[in-house]
Amino acid sequence: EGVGPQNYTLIKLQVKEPVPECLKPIHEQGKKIFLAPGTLRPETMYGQTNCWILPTGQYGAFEMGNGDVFVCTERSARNMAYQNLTTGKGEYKCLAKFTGQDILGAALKAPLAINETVYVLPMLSVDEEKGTGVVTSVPSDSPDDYASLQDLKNKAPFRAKFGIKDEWVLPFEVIPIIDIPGYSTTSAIKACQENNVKSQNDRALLDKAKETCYQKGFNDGIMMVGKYAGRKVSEVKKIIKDEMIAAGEAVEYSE
Ligand code: A2H
Repeated sequence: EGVGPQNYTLIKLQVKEPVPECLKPIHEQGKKIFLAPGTLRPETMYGQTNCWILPTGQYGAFEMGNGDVFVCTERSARNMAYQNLTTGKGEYKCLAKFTGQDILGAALKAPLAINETVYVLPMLSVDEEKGTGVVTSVPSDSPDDYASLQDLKNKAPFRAKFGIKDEWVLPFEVIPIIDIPGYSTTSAIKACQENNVKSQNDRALLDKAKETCYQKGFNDGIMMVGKYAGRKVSEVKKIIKDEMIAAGEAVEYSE
């Protein structure tokens, strides 16, 4: 938002078996398929509990230059074509088109995540015109993610409406990954409580909570897990991002 480019890290969440129907032909060709959420907080990937898509959103599976297949919006694939990510400059090959609904419940392997498997779930505030239209969920440090996960956990009719199985949601607890001394080890829960956030629809309250978490997380946060436990977020954020990129688990993307 605002002026100037936004630089995201796209995290590669690999689709596991059983692969959704709409991705099967691609999977059967032996290609690796990834959901590719854009994040500004690569250091939080330890705490991933699920991955958000917009159920009514239009998505595609796009071939990258190295043979990987990314699930994202066509708009973002077009941008990737000018960032040396696809098969050629200005060129992006679409292998399948589908809506978000078609991939709900897909099982994913997420880099750095303490959870071995995370599932694709619906979030109604996903913006198709931002990033890749895919968002990885870290409810410990993102108020939007926390409020949306709570909505799914607390509202059985909401799960039923989208055909969400209990086992994709209920076993997933918020994982403390960043300590903000004097504030919380789960800043999103604290900020949602302070701002009286009741659901994912409380847009203005969520924006205040989000700002608090983002500022405090960067300025005061201390990693509690992983290789850099005990180090300041501000010191290790870029290192963690660069290591994921070097390991082939993430790429840079801007818009
Ligand atoms: B962030 P900005 Cl832990 N629709 O990643 C809605 N939200 C989107 C999106 C889209 N199309 N694409 C990305 N995002 C989210 C982690 C995180 C994020 C944490 C804390 C705060 C936070 C885990 N979710 O963002 O509008 C993604 O969520 C708070 C700013 O481009 C991405 O980073 O500034 C962030 O919004 C990008 O927001």
